[in-house]
Amino acid sequence: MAASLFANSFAVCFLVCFTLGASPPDNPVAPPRYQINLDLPEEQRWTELMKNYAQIGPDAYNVIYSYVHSLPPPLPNITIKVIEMVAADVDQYLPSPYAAEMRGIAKSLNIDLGLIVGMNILYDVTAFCTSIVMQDSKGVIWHARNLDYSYTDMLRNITVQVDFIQNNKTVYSGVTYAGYVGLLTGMRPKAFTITIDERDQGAWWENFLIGIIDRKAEPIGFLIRDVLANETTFESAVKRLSFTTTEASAYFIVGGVGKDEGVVITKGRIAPVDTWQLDTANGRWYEVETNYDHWGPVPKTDDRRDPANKKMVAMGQNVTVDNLFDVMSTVPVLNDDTTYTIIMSASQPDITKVWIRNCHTCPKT
Ligand SMILES: *[C@@H]1O[C@H](CO)[C@@H](O)[C@H](O)[C@H]1NC(C)=O
Ligand SMILES: *[C@@H]1O[C@H](CO)[C@@H](O)[C@H](O)[C@H]1NC(C)=O
Ligand SMILES: *[C@@H]1O[C@H](CO)[C@@H](O)[C@H](O)[C@H]1NC(C)=O
Ligand SMILES: *[C@@H]1O[C@H](CO)[C@@H](O)[C@H](O)[C@H]1NC(C)=O
Ligand SMILES: CC(=O)N[C@H]1CO[C@H](CO)[C@@H](O)[C@@H]1O
Repeated sequence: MAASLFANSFAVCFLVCFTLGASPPDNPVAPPRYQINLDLPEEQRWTELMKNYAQIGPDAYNVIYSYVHSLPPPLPNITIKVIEMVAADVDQYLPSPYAAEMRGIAKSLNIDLGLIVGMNILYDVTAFCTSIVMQDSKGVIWHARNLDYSYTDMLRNITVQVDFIQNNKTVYSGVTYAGYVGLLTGMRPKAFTITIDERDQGAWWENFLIGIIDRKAEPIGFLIRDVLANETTFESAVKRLSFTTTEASAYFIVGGVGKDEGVVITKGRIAPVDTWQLDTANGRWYEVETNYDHWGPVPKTDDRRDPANKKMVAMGQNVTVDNLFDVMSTVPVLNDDTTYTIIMSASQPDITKVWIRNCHTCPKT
């Protein structure tokens, strides 16, 4: 009974969502938008924003607790030890400006720094997503993504769009969760856009923890923010993302401003395993990346790639915010775990649109 109910609502949603221009199966709303002033001392940058999220302490604790205890032993104990160790000496383990920003956040919320450190370490590596980069018929590069997480209800509530301002000018922007100082989605206007999709490589989690202790590698969300802050071209962004040691493997999806400037980097811990760039002359005007190597198959239990491909072909190079939103609202590209959708284009920073997603009738990934 339950199974057939599920199958029916799935079939209905599937049909509805495959009709171009259909209304989405949820009630998407824009998250709040904030400015982070980079001219302020690092510890004070998030204080204004955090005033609206004074309640996240217990939620952060619950998310960390349930995540940590969902890991197989001995990882729960190791993870807690690592978090405590890093929190006790955060400037030693985490680079500037992240350590000081986290200290400032913990202080403004009056909560244990360990909670903020734990949140920043755990959010980094646990996202399932769909990212699409493409070139439209006019040669403009676009970039869309759905970010899928567990613990979605809490995360939907703390999703924020952030513009990082210096001298009253936006240097870079992104979408993040209040209390998380890295970026998993971001744009440097007129230069490039970046998203990261998780690449699960067996024992990655242990290596990730060891990497933090070793200080050999940056958490991925910190690397992305560093690239947005410190690189100014598509080329240099791709190079730095490709060749910075990260303890977790990942997919970096990068969009630029020039012809064929769209790429999916399949990143091993030290170097890229594969770099897959748009090639419009040969018909490859878009690329879809979910959480599997693009040259291999996707598991039958989690095929978001084929539905996304189908919708992209149906849309064609007639890319608009509405058409792309429709692609990202296709079940199961949109699923029960999707926390937000973003559409961005580095050459047209003002078209950026973000929606919090809430599809409780959609299947789980
Ligand atoms: C984890 O820590 C708890 C409490 O400190 C302890 O009882 C348990 O035996 C530890 N588990 C492992 C697998 O080390
Ligand atoms: C999310 O926010 C709504 C409205 O403020 C609140 O009712 C709900 O309990 C929150 N959910 C979680 C999981 O924090
Ligand atoms: C900052 O920029 C805004 C919009 O670009 C402008 O209206 C405002 O006057 C500027 N403020 C300062 C202090 O330059
Ligand atoms: C592009 O898409 C829009 C919206 O779906 C549609 O109205 C328009 O006719 C399309 N243009 C072309 C050239 O296909
Ligand atoms: C996020 C960020 O600003 N990262 C770095 C960019 O480069 C400057 C100068 O090297 C660093 O101080 C920042 O930490």
